[in-house]
Amino acid sequence: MGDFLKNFSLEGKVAWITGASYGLGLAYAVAYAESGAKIVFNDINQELVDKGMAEYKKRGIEAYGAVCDVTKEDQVQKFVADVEAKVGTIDILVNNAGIIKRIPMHEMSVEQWNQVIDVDLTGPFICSKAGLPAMMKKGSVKIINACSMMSEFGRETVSAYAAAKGGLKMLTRNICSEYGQYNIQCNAIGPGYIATPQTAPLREKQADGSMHPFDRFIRSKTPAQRWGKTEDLMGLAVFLASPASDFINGQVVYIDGGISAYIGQDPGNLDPSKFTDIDESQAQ
Ligand code: NAP
Ligand code: GCO
Repeated sequence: MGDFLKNFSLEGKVAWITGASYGLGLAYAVAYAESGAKIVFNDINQELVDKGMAEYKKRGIEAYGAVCDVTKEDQVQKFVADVEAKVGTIDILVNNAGIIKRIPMHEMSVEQWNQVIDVDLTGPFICSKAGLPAMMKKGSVKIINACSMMSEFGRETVSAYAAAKGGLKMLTRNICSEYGQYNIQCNAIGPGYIATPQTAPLREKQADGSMHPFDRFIRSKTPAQRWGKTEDLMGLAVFLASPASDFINGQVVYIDGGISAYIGQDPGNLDPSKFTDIDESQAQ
C-alpha cells in the first residue's frame, strides 16, 4: 500500500472522546484505537467508566478512563491535567457527550432547558477551553464536535437540543476562526438518525407490535430506508481526526444516509419486509 494512506493514520496520537462508554463515542474510540491512537475517555459516573473500560478491554484496547462531568469546569480542568501528566497532551478531542430531552417547549422547565444546553453546548466549550493551552503550543490538533440534523432542522419537542446543536455548529466555526492559526482544525460530525440508546425510544415497538410512528417516518425520509449504525460513522470520524483533513476547517460534515437531500415519501408506501436493519441488540 502506498504512503498516501499514512495520511489517515492516527499512530501515536492521544484521542480524548467525551462520554465514550457506549454509543457513538465508543464507536469513534474503537475506530481511533484501530487507527493507532491512544484512547482517553470520560463519563459521568464510575459505573459508566467501568462499563466503558470493559468494552475497550473486550476489544483489546488499553484506554484511560475517568469520571468527569463535562459541565463542571473544575472536573474537566483536573481531567485534562491528569491526562497530560499520565498519557500525554491531547491531539484529538471529540466533544461527543450529549443528552436530549423530548418535551414540548411550552411544557419545558428552564432547568430542563439548561440541563441540555449545559451538556450539549457549554460542555464542548469547557472541554475545548481546557485543552487549548497545550493544543496551541503543540499544533496539528483536531477538535471534532457532535452536531446533528438538529443543527439545521427543528422538530417538535427538541427545542433545547436544536438550540444547543445549532449553537455548536457556530462554536465549531468560531474555534476554526480563532485557532486555525495554531494549526488546530475544528470540524463537526453531523449524524442523521443513528441506532443508539439515545434514539432507542424513537424505535420502540407499539403496544400492538407495530412500528413506532417515528421509526416509519424517519425511514420515509431516508433514501436507504434504514437507521444509521454506529459503524457507519467510524470512517468519517477517523478522516476528520487525521492529517488527511488538515485543510478542512469549520465544517459540519453531514453523514445522514441522504435525509438532508431528500424531500421524503409517504410513510404509508414503505414495505417493512424490505428493511435491511435494526436488531435492537446492535444499538449499543
Ligand atoms: P448516548 O447514547 O446518549 O451517549 C451519550 C454519552 O454521553 C453517554 O455515555 C452519556 O452518559 C454521556 N454523557 C451525558 N452527559 C454527560 C456529561 N455531563 N458528562 C460526561 N458524559 C456525559 O448518545 P449517542 O447517540 O451515542 O450520541 C452521541 C453524541 O452524538 C451526542 O452528542 C448526540 O447528541 C450526538 N448525535 C447522536 C445522534 C443519534 O442519532 N444517535 C445523531 C446526531 C448526533 P449517560 O449515560 O450518563 O447519559
Ligand atoms: C430526535 C433525535 C435526533 C437525533 C439526532 C439526529 O429526537 O429527533 O434524538 O435529535 O438524536 O440528533 O441528527
